[in-house]
Amino acid sequence: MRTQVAIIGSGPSGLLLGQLLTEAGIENVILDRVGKDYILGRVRAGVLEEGTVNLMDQAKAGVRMHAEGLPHDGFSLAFDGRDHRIDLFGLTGGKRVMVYGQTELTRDLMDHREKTGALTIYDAADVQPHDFNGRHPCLTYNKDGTTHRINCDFIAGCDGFHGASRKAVPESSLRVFEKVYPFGWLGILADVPPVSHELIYANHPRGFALCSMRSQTRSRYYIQCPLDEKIDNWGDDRFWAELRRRLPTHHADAVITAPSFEKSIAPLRSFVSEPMRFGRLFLVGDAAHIVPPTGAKGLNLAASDVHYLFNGLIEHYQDRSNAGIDAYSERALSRVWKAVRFSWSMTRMMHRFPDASDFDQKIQEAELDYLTHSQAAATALAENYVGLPY
Ligand code: FAS
Ligand code: PHB
Repeated sequence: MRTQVAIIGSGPSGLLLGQLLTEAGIENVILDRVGKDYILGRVRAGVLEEGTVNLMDQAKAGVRMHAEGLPHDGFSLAFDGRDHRIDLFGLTGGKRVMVYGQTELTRDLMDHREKTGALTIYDAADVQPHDFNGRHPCLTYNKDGTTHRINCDFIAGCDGFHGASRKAVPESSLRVFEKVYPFGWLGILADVPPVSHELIYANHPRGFALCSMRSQTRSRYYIQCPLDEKIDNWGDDRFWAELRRRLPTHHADAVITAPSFEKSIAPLRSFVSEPMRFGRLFLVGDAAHIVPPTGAKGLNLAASDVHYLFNGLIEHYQDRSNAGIDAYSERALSRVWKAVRFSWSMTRMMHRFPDASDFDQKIQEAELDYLTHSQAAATALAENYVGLPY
């Protein structure tokens, strides 16, 4: 088989890139090592920046997102038993975010891709990129007992943190930056109305908590937990009681509970692998970088990577110019590092670190105090949260 762009990974990065290319008439094939249902069974992000919303529209997959997504003009920081609202819309001159689950975004892209007839090969084992520094890049994979080969012009490694694409690059060609946080997030999904119409990020002596949602009838809650925590230790009753302890009383009393239907623990890390381009192989999204979800940036960074790569490929095929693909890594990393900084700062400000000194605690309190009394500080947080320009 031959295609123009071979994409490894049918997550948000791969699907968004694949559909943008399809809309532009550039042939592409997506391969994933698992099936659709497995991908759709993963519960992840919940907040979309306007840039991500616009890319979904550009990919012609945004209809349900606009119908069912929840535009949000702000969110609250809760600490010392009180709330402080960050007015995203007012502080950023009219920008907002869209609350719409990554699972639904992925489903919309999959459904639209099927309608366009673009090819996705699921359950493709041992996908491997080859000759991406040479003139004949290709992918090989195993399926139904046969090894297959896809010749292509370019390879997009959209295969996440544990994927094959970054691993195909010699370690000597990579520079890796990493910070592992001493805690994780225990998250649940339950079909109950959200405790508030906007998100609440809570800093409490017992640990961080986040009140989010997927719709007016489905809530997503998280609490900070130790890295070695076990899901089996957390029945629903224990989770709800701990969540309530970490919220101001007026919110705790308003929490509506019901049996959860999803419960998972996510470790938190900051990770960046540089550069993001190796000849005709491009690393995209989680394949190149990971952020703690405190800033709601992971999925949105994947989207901006796709924006830069897609426009570079358009220039290559339509204008016979390689300027865009040559600039991809530098452009993407510039935005990545600003989001890594923001996600780190939000994580440092909102969580209780096991090894925090009294001094560290006072700095955290001063950061929150500064944020709630300075328009400049709140504006800086707001412009990062809604998403810095592409
Ligand atoms: P993904 O990991 O989503 O997709 C990669 C795809 O590649 C997968 O379908 C995988 O099956 C496939 N793949 C992997 N290896 C392969 C191989 N060798 N061959 C073929 N296919 C292969 N972000 C937020 O903004 N907010 C959150 O709350 C949030 N929570 C998260 C919770 C968890 C547990 C995790 C892991 C991430 C979370 N994220 C969150 C970040 C997440 O949303 C990612 O940023 C987003 O999934 C990135 O999308 P992709 O780059 O497409 O990678
Ligand atoms: C979510 O709804 O899953 C979510 C929202 C905001 C975050 C992280 C996760 O910062």
